[in-house]
Amino acid sequence: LAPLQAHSEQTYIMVKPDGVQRGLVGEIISRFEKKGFTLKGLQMCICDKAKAEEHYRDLEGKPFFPNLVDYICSGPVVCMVWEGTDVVKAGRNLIGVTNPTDAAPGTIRGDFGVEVGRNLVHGSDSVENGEREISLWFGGTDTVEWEPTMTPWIK
Ligand code: FUP
Repeated sequence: LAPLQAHSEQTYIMVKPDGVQRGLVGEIISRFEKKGFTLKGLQMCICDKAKAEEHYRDLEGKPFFPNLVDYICSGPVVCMVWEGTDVVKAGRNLIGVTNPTDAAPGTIRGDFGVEVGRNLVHGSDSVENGEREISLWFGGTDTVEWEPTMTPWIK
């Protein structure tokens, strides 16, 4: 076989409060697993205002910014680090475009969302922002180093 054209990178994916409360955590994790990505970090928290403002600092000044911060802080979120080839771009393709009304069926937002201010899930928009978001949410210490192996777990 020709060698894989793999160039692995990481992205920060977060199930937002509506995704958690609507019971979509498993569905969202499953889509990333089935695509072939590897889960490297997973934790749940209730975000405080300062962290939400830092996470979305590029959007400060937008008219929807205060509502966005309130939304992210309104309940528990599930924070994840996913790793794999082109996972930043591919992850955003799995999620779909920002407004769920415009998101294609088959994407997470396209299948489950109806409103831009309740769009279920976040995904980093660049490798650099992914690194920034992973260090913001995971502090660099809570991710796990492992690789899927060929261990025959079942026969
Ligand atoms: P995305 O990268 O798809 O999450 O989109 P953005 O970074 O542009 O926006 C971040 C969040 O702001 C969105 F997930 C939802 C919210 N938003 C609004 O509420 N209204 C808008 O018009 C645009 C974004």
